[in-house]
Amino acid sequence: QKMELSYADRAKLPHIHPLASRLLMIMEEKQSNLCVSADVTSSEELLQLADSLGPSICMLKTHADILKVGKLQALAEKHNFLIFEDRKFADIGNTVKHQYEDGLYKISSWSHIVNAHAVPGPGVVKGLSAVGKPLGRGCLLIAQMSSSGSLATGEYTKAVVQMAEEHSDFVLGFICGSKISTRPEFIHMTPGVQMQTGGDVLGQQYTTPEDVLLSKGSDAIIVGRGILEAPDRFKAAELYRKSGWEAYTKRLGQ
Ligand code: BMP
Repeated sequence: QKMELSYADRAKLPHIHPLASRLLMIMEEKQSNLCVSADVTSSEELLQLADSLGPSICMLKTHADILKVGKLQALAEKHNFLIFEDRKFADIGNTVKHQYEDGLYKISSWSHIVNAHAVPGPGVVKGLSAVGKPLGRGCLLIAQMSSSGSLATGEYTKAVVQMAEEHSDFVLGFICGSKISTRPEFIHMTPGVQMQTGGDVLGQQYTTPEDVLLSKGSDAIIVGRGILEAPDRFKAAELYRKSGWEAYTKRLGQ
């Protein structure tokens, strides 16, 4: 039987992306594999969320248009979490390069991690990497999606994994539904998570933290409405954190 490496063990792997290593250490230290998806519509609310849920999370997923960047960076330092801008880059290398570095939001200057669709081919990663790598940033490739009828399956998913392997100096993992790469350096992050299975009216499909981390072998859960629509967001975040951590420790066989 193969030994499952802990987050801390993986953080020390010789060829790991420095940011992946940092994330795994945060996960271990805070006993949290919870990324909160901060899908709120005002910057004040976002900052409040980052401050109150900060201690429970390893990462905060944002949408740049509702951000007060300086203040968010300070909160990320204070509570030791990473910022993941869910920009889903999906254009030719030269275009994404400018979208990442310039534009209204200058995403590369404040977001530790961004994500990209692999649809355009490796140029999208090369373009982002040209900007992000010198800054010590990292990228998650979208290999699968949680929405029903997603086209990111089968051979496409396999091609994304290969693209990641060929650019592992910048790509540190995946957005995916289950473990799709055996390389322990890659971080698998899964959205579409709630305490109850089900979905929304626009095609989102939910699985539970236990299912994602234990059965599917992913590394971290991304939770939006499961927390944002709870009567007490802090309590809900702690519930997800504990549930995620329990499932992870079960997987390690502790
Ligand atoms: P919620 O937990 O409220 O369904 O939110 C999920 C979040 O994750 C949303 O911000 C959505 O854009 C994002 N997401 C997803 O749900 N599925 C994917 O495959 C990729 C995503 O980025």
